[in-house]
Amino acid sequence: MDIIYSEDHRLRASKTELYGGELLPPFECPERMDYILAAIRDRGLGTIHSPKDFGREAITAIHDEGFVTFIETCWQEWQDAGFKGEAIASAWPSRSMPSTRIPNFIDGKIGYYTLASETSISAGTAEAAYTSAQVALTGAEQISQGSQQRIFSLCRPPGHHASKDQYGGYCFYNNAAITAQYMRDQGAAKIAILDVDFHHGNGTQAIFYDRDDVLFLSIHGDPADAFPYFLGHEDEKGEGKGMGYNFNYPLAPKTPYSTWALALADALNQISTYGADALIVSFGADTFEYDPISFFKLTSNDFIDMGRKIATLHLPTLTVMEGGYAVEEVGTNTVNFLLGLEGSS
Ligand code: 7XA
Ligand code: ZN
Repeated sequence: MDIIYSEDHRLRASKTELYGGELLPPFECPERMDYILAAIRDRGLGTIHSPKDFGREAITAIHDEGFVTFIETCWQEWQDAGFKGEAIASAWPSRSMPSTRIPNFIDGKIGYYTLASETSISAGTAEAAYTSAQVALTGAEQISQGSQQRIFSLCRPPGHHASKDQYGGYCFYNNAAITAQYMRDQGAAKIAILDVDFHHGNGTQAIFYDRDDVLFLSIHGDPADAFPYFLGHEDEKGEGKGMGYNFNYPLAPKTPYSTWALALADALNQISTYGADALIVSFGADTFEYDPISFFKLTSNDFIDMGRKIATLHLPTLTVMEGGYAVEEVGTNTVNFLLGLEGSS
């Protein structure tokens, strides 16, 4: 399997995450990629390629122009304001003040464009997010051209929480959504996105919620107990033309693979019925039993079976990397999934 990867992810090296009332070193750290690369090499998964540049337009095909400009300029504006720490939101439009006016001052503007406050913006964030989207797009091009049946886009930072105009949950640009739009623009009639990260892909859901050309399915920690808390319920089915094209499988704390796999079986049936031309998998290894911020109980071997089951769809498949924070095992678990998907494990 070919792998797309860029060292530019290291530009995303923020020092702080707001967690439990403390500013801690982020769980979403560059070392994650080192463990994945090591496992790819150790187990001979495939050849690693650098991304091409599809331009900013491929990103604004999904994200608002103003949002992308904000991501590009936030860090400079934050420094110009004289703030000493990394850029982090502390106030945003809420139920009691649902404003759509964008403040001028960066401390307000950052609140407008964020959905959660754990994620800091710092030097290099915008550049790394841009390259992460290009990593995803380079994989998507290979799938669209039919030159490869399976590609792994080793994206960092991840993307699935980012909506068209909000970042958060360690995500800035929605890599899976950008690639789905790209594949549609290249002529695919129907795309399915299966999100198997522990967290609900709220951004991807929101982006395609009123569309029937992109089916979205997510298996995740029940939002009653897990981030992002306010989206990802079973009764969110889509709206307008998109009604019936959104499937959520929220699962309880301590869910083992035997239960998780029942949700996967239903999701795979829905994808088969839909008749997609290609599949995008938002893959997170944070369903692992020892993930520090998640609560499912999948073992390392379960990732092999997960890959094998998804492979039974026989669809051209682009896998984009999302989360996974048990750093020393993230490589094994990710490569186990990919080997299962490839049918060689
Ligand atoms: O898939 N999304 C993630 O892995 C990041 C979730 C961020 C959770 C932050 C909770 N304090
Ligand atoms: Zn996650």
